[in-house]
Amino acid sequence: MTRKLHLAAAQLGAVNLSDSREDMVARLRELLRQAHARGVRFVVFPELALTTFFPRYWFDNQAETDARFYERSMPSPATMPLFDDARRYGIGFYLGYAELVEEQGQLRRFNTAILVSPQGEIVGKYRKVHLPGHAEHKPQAAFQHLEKKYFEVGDLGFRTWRMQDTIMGMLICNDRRWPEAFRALTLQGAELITLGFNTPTENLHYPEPPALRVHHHLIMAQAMAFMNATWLVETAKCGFEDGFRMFGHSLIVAPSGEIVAKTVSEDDELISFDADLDLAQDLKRTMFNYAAHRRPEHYRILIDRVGAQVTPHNA
Ligand code: CDV
Repeated sequence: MTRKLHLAAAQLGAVNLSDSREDMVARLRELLRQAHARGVRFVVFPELALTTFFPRYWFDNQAETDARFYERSMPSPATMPLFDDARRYGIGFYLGYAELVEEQGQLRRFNTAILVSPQGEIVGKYRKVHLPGHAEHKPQAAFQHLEKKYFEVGDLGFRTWRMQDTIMGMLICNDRRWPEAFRALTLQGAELITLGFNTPTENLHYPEPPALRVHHHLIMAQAMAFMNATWLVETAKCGFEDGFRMFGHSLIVAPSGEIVAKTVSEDDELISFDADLDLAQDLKRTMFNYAAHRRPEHYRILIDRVGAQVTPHNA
């Protein structure tokens, strides 16, 4: 019998500074309702799905920022209705949010995603490892990208979980640019990788046509899915957030590298696909049979070296 899982990407349009948690949870619940009506069983929501993409702003007062943008508990009274709906519908989901925890008297902040089972239980947690941007204020820039100020590098590593008859892994946004992250998950058997993102249409650091940014997003998704023999769902938060644009193009990619569903708007939009999970297994047994074909004795440099060093052997 084939293993099928009806997957969805639940894209969010703009979330403005004035939008409350309650507003956001209502929008997420509406997308979950649509997913249920379509027979979807697993939904991927975006990165930082409960707030605007606040790392674009410099805020001096960290205590106010903590109170405004971070979650101290999950679920919370505000987010509980989403968990209740998921349990009622029997839908599992991925949700990204800003996490604030106190550990050994220290406040710690992470860009986090959780995996919630169709029974409404949190099964897994991932804290974003690849934090882009900068920590210092750049007053001359059109906007900030302060993930290095507002978050610590995730401390949970790359992990997978068995859920809904498959092996799932989670990544967040910038992780999709790093092949190592996908390999770490598929070396643990992942056959479904889930990822939420917020990607500004404009490149903060150097001029780049918006179409080229989308091109990179698409080729990365297709290549990572194929080269790691995995289903991949990537979900955007997009549109003009208080005038700052982020692109959509949420997608579902098959292990063959084919895009099987993609959003067309920069608004709240649900796309779905009834995925045959065994397609991933077929490729894992053949072309990407790691045990038969990988050569880790030649990969030492991948963990020993961080930055590139020019080390030619003809000297
Ligand atoms: N939220 C992100 O991680 N955004 C980055 C941008 C800054 C390049 C991304 O990789 O899409």
